[in-house]
Amino acid sequence: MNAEDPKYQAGEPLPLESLPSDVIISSDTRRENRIPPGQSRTRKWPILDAHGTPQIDRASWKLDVFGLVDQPYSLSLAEFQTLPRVKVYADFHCVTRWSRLGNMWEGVSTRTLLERAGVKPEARYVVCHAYDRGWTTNLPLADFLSNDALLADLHDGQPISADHGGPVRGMVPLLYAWKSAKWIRGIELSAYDKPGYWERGGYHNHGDPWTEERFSGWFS
Ligand SMILES: Nc1nc2c(c(=O)[nH]1)N[C@H]1C(S)=C(S)[C@@H](COP(=O)(O)O)O[C@H]1N2
Ligand SMILES: [Mo]
Repeated sequence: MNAEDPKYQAGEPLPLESLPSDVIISSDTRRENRIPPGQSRTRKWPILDAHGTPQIDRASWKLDVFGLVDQPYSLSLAEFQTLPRVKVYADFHCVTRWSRLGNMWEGVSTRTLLERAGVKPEARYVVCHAYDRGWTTNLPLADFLSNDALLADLHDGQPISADHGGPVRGMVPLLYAWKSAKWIRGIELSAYDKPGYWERGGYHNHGDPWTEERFSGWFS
């Protein structure tokens, strides 16, 4: 802890054995070396986004789950907060080469959210839609349904601040951080892939940090 920056990490990440037994441990945190190639650890929590922090009124916040589902639905923030919750311990890797280790996220698992909608068998991709000018990111359904993926409203026990994507952000720890939508407002199921904001801008379509899927195209 640090008076000016409460998110500063002074020591080493917590030993996994010390985590409560109900915590889902992201598999990458079990690696002997938790820092992917070309990355380095930051002890801070940088703020990074394309368009700045949007104004979100908590009373009118909603999340839509739509596209190739049996039962599309919308949730208010109060409804979101009544769903069964999970805690996930995970690392976080931005393609600009910082990694923040040992984050404790809490919220609703993507599996819970999609089970409620009933995913149609043709659905193979997800598009996460966000409040910042319709920003999107795309990913395979299988990655979105990884056991450590969630929509989080708490980080290290505190509400996620607006700058970091609150009131609710996506978190898909096994991929680079741009696949984790801040200010998420919709989850769309699709049969085909629809490259999102950074993906259209030249970032890799998939984004595995361990094989450095940073950029796409001939220039990478
Ligand atoms: N809606 C939205 N989500 C986003 C982004 C964005 O521009 N808009 N940027 C992504 C990128 S590149 C990173 S590194 C992380 C940063 O999250 P942080 O600001 O909480 O560190 O958010 C990701 N999610
Ligand atoms: Mo990023």
